[in-house]
Amino acid sequence: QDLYEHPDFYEIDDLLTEEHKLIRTSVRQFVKKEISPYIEDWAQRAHFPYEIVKKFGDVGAFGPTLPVEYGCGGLDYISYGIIMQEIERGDSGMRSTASVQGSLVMYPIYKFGSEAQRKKYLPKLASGEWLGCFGLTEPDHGSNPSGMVTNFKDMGDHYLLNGAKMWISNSPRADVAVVWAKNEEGRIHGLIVERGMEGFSTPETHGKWSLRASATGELVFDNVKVPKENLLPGKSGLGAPMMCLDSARYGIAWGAIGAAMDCYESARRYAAERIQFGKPIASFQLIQKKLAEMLSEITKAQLLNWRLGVLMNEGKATTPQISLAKRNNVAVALEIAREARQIHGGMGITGEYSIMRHMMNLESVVTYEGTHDIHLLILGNKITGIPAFV
Ligand code: TGC
Ligand code: FAD
Repeated sequence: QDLYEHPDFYEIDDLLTEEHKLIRTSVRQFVKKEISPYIEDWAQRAHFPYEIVKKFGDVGAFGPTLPVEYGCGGLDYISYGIIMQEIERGDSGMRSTASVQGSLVMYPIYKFGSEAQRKKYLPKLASGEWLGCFGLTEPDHGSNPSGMVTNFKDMGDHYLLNGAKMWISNSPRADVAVVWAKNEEGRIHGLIVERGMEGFSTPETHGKWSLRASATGELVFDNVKVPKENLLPGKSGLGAPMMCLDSARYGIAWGAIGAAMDCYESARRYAAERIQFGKPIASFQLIQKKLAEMLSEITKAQLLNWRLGVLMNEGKATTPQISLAKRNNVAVALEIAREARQIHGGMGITGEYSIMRHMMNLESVVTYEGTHDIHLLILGNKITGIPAFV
């Protein structure tokens, strides 16, 4: 049974393979069974359902594009996008858990790690036995990660790591952290830090009004002795974490549209059922305008995602192309959530509908993985050849 819910206004399904559709059905069934019935309660209680990690592993949500020999899916990037879309249709915080693990933890270990590191970490991360996090942002360096002050010194038989990271998804429950830090020459490297290393702590960030079912926290390094074999040897410099962000931002471009589709579907159903002035509110032109604009933006974003997925599969997608999709799709998803909230009237602010949760979640999504304005500046740099960041 294909549980895929519309909209598919431009018959984009015709561009997908049977395998893509099968993956979509299985992840959609998973979300309906394991996430949707509980997510409102988790979000209201700011509870991260740790047991979902193993379940994500079982359904193949972690690192689906990485090779089968490491316990991963060996799938293409369209499949990855579809998985993110279907998870975020349930909740952006749940998608965060999956996209951080796949794109920001497993991807750098696969891409820049030694064979021993790949064999040690990837199968356990793919199966959900271990949870990972990615530490780039610092209290004083968010949009400008190259200014980071977290650093490590070569002590002969190990490295000594000091500093702090902030706003780190999964950190409070993570078994491993991929941490970006500068060496004595100021060059950025990736280090794998494991829970239990002395001087390493992961305090949780409380009081979020957004991504409440996702655990967010700090990473604090107080003279942490990191074994030398935990340095990622394959690439150094800011380009290494930026390559990870390319992969994660691509997944977010798909994911945000999953949230938008859920808001659109809910608004369409509500408008048909809600009677005011003796008629369904769907019969009023202003409501039809909102629904028509939602469908238009979702359809454009679906086409953008599909084409970007093809470019990703061909290894041709560029950072500015990914920025355009992440920026556009999150912004339209946020606008759709706001409009859907209006269509639901007062009911839209309650937990009976998913709208307000999506809307609050998307306020984080529009900021993390590069803010809306930073992506605009990445495009501005591409167009003019002049970086406006500094
Ligand atoms: P810039 O001078 O442009 O570049 C520095 C060096 O990096 C190289 N590079 C790349 N290499 C490969 N792929 C890419 N995409 C690359 N982007 C940059 C570049 O070639 C250069 O190399 P070299 O050898 O010449 O030195 O860097 P900049 O310091 O001016 O910064 C540019 C800027 C502002 C666009 C960038 O830093 C940026 O994107 N800032 C936003 C930060 C961000 O996105 N942080 C995300 C943190 S992780 C997160 O939010 C996870 S949320 C997860 C969830 O829960 O789902
Ligand atoms: P700032 O960089 O201080 O930006 C503040 C404002 O200034 C923004 O509007 C920004 O667009 C604007 N601004 C900054 N520079 C410029 C400029 N040059 N020109 C114009 N405007 C500018 N990070 C991780 O490393 N790992 C994670 O797992 C992770 N998870 C996150 C989860 C959540 C819930 C959140 C909220 C954030 C997460 N982040 C994570 C951090 C996220 O990537 C940063 O919040 C983001 O990059 C922005 O950094 P900042 O919050 O320090 O804002």
